[in-house]
Amino acid sequence: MSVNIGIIGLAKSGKTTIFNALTRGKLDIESPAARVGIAKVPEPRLKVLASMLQPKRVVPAEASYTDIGASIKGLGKEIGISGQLLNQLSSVDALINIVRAFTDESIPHIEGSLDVKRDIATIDLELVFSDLAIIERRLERIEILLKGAKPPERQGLLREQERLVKIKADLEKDVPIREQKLTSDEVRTITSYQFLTAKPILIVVNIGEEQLPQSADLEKELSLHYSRPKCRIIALCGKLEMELAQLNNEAAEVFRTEFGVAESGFDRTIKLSYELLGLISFFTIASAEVKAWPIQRGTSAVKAAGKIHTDMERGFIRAEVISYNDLVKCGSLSEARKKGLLRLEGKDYIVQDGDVITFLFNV
Ligand SMILES: Nc1nc2c(ncn2[C@@H]2O[C@H](COP(=O)(O)OP(=O)(O)OP(=O)(O)O)[C@@H](O)[C@H]2O)c(=O)[nH]1
Ligand SMILES: [Mg+2]
Repeated sequence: MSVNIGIIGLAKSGKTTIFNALTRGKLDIESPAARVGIAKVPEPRLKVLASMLQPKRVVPAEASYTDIGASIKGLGKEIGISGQLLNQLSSVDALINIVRAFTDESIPHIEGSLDVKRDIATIDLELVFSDLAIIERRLERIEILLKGAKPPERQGLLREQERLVKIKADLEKDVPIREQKLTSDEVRTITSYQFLTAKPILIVVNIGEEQLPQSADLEKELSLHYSRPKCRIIALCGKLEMELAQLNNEAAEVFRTEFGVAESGFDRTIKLSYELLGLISFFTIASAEVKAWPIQRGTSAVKAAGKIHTDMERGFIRAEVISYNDLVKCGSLSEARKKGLLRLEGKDYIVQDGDVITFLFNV
């Protein structure tokens, strides 16, 4: 299963525009419902491998993006974000907050004026409210459960209560869970709540075309404030990105150069959301197919095999591994084999970014 990233933001900030750019979709921007689209993860190394090995198929990794149609502003106030919306948000692995910076007289800003920092704070606060509402409900429930609980159960409830009270106190000081210092044990026990402020977040500042020349400076300035644990910020022009996404790569490149946009905003958004999630890529070359696979950094070879097929995990014998750089230097797997650069690794080998792997297994 690929990762799922939820696109949120204030009304008319450019969520659907950027969703379309990422998924090369043509969603009607007026459509209110949440929509899901797939983005192919840009991976330049895949291109190099393909030109070297001439496979029949090249399969990039995919990420799915959900355009959360409704604005989440205000929904968190008293009762927490409404049920269906909260379910949708809770299930994503990471969030992208689209913040409006483009000027357009014909599209009134819902707050009456442009203010990037205010809008970032507004969304942060909504997420905090939502988590606080969940914690308060759970704490009430724990109180009730404690009344009839037997000793072992009681202990578990008390521990949970203690943790939630601690997290709540920090949330009340506007510290999102992703910035709170929690032990890995604490993190494990709260995972099931799917707290919104625990999710990695990428802030995308949606600038107008006329601001493109200043985008690098703007990004640098904002990064000073917002580069925090599991939080990154970038500036891009959603409208331009959406238009470029409809073109073929060569044509898009020509326009990019014209606008002085060095790297595609589309590429950067996907790459950064990947990084925030702690994902790396490994590659497989088999049956005329070169394929990129996303995995969590720190994943063992046997678990990586399981991403491809459960049989491969169950019947795992060994992994034949070569780094991308070594393979490119050799020019082919057979040449690498001759040079002794293919390593045999066992179950517990930690897969590295760019590893090219052949799994040996029996079924
Ligand atoms: N000038 C300019 N207009 C933009 C840009 N990005 C989006 N827009 C326009 O802003 C309006 C809102 O964009 P959407 O993508 O629909 O924004 P949204 O956040 O999905 O809006 P809602 O779903 O209604 O909350 C549209 O008319 C877009 O064409 C941009 O970078 N520059
Ligand atoms: Mg929209």
